[in-house]
Amino acid sequence: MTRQMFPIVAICMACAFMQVGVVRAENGARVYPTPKRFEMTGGVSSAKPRDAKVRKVEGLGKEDYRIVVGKDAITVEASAKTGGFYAFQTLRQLASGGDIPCCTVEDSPDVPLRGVVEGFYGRPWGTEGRLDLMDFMGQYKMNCFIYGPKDDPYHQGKWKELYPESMIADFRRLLDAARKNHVKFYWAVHLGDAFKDPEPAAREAEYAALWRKLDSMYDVGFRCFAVFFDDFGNANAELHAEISNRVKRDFLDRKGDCAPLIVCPNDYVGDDNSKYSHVIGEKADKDILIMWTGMGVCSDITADATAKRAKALRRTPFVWWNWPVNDFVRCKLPMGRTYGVEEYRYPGFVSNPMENLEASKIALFGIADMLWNRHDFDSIRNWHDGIRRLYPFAAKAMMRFCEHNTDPHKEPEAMGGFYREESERFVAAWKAEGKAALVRECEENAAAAEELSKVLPEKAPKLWREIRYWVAYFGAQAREGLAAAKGDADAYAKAKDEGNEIQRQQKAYFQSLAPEWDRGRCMGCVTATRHLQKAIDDCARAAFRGQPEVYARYFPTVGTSIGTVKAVVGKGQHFERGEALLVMDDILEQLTAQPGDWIGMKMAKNVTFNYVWLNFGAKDVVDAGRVEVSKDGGSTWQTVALKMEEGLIHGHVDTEAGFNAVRWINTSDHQVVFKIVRFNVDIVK
Ligand code: 14T
Repeated sequence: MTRQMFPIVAICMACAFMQVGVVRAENGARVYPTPKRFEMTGGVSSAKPRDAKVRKVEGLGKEDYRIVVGKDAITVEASAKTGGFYAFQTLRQLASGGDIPCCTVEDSPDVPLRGVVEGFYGRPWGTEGRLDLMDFMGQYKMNCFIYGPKDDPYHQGKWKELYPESMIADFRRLLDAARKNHVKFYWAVHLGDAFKDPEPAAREAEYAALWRKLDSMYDVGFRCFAVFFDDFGNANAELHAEISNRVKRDFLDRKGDCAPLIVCPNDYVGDDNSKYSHVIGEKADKDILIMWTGMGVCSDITADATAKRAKALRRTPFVWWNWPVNDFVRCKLPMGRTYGVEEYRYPGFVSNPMENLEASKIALFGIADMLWNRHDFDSIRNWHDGIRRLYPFAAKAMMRFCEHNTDPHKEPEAMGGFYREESERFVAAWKAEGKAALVRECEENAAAAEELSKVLPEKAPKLWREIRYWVAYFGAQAREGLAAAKGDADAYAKAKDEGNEIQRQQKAYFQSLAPEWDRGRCMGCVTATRHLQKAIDDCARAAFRGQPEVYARYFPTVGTSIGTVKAVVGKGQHFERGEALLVMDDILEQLTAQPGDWIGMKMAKNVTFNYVWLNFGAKDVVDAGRVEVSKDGGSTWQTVALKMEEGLIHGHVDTEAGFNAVRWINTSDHQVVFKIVRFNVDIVK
């Protein structure tokens, strides 16, 4: 074993230590991510992290390290700079409570590539945000960042164009920050829409454009590259394998100093049932890492599903975990605990976060821990400690806010998101005690919102900028709950109006920042939707049903079912705001439509919609008819072009057109027997 001093690391470590303010953790010596072996040997050391003697040793992985903290000396062993850097991160945390406790640490990561993919739709993070993230990742031993924001045109869409000088300068700063934090900074190109023309000459022209772009990024300093095919273009596995192989062989291998290629395929969901994944798995070079999001776009990551996908892909998938991303529910902030990933030897695992970077850090703190040391990962403890560590000045109030803001699930289910525990403590109390529990919860929530709005603007300005509307709404919602529980109509109306006004402001703020195409995406912030809001609404319905002026104002009817299909005619079911769904018990049963029969929804006065989702779950039903919309409540109808997939018709309709009725009509010449899995529209607020 060669043992030699490693002075550069020691110097870097000392510099890094001086730059960063001490994070005083309430829990003293706890280190995150949790080290593999950590043993207190008694007493405290007089040595400081900067006094650490670093020895280079053989036989450890590049990221592994050992630390011995004695009474008056600290020794670190590592085989490479990254191990030394990580040892220092550990020492820094140990020193955060003052003196370092005497101890020994032996540590190494589980997952080789751990980190973040900036892969969401919406406003990209920007350079300052990413620079800050590089430090966060270094601190919590994440080593892989993949740059692929859907709304960077030079990544997706206009990928052939080279970046302007200003962005190149930003990339240089980012690469520098990444290097300092031992983060591999991947640049991803999105080729979903490319290589469409099968003509050999056209193909070669595309490749030429690709080499030119990749070369320009290589010259900026990138050595890590990824290729994405998700969400756009055809699921042509042969083509995608060919492109991936050529990027590897004709570009990366020739350069000779690049990291293994990461590919996000077009079909990135599911088990081994996908033909695409078998083809790309067989054809793509074995050294290429292929991404996968689990059994759903947003889902738990089970060992069983991983093993199946691995069989299809002929390699273990690289996980792209769509948590805590909220691009499909901009109105929510998923800030709950990290759970639902089973143990598996992944080659890599990245989280796709929210466009709200600060608010994503609670999840990232959990993911970093889970990926480093799966065996000792304790989801709840991590969540509590993460909140305490990141927001020590308002930990209790933040905890309360977070436990009510976790669930990115969007109803209807098929629209994405996945169920995350929310308001768990309240749910149990509500079941046991009813109203009393609601009152208690809302009192505490109102106090927490008030405290956060006092403390955060000064102590955590970046977080505050992201979550301030949600915090305000959380307070208004609490007052709404208190008023509903008391049956106080005036106070209820006041809190409701306040909440609506906050939503209006949040929406306006969002729209002022969002790219054009994205503006319609925000419905205004909401909090605690999964359980607490439902309890509040239950109380309010019971209290105000006899007061039409309150009831109609806050529980307005948005639509009524209409049609000629038996079970719908005469039903005239009313849909209240927030539940604009045509999913009635009756029509969960089998229905029959003769030629010309139809089934639909008519909106109430001044209510319009911009999205239709109709799931029959059966292709033959979809083929037998079409969706039509009306501007005059169903007197005249026009057809509308929607996407037709297996058993499903869905898509946007013109927001400005003012449509106020929608129907599905049997246009075939035969009787159709069908079930409606789900039929809903998105109401324009
Ligand atoms: F590449 C993938 F692994 C992936 O997840 N792609 C996108 C991603 O950019 C986005 O942030 C994420 C969450 O919305 O899901 C994927 O995008 C979708 C997925 C859908 F099922 C966009 C629309 C969908 F209907």
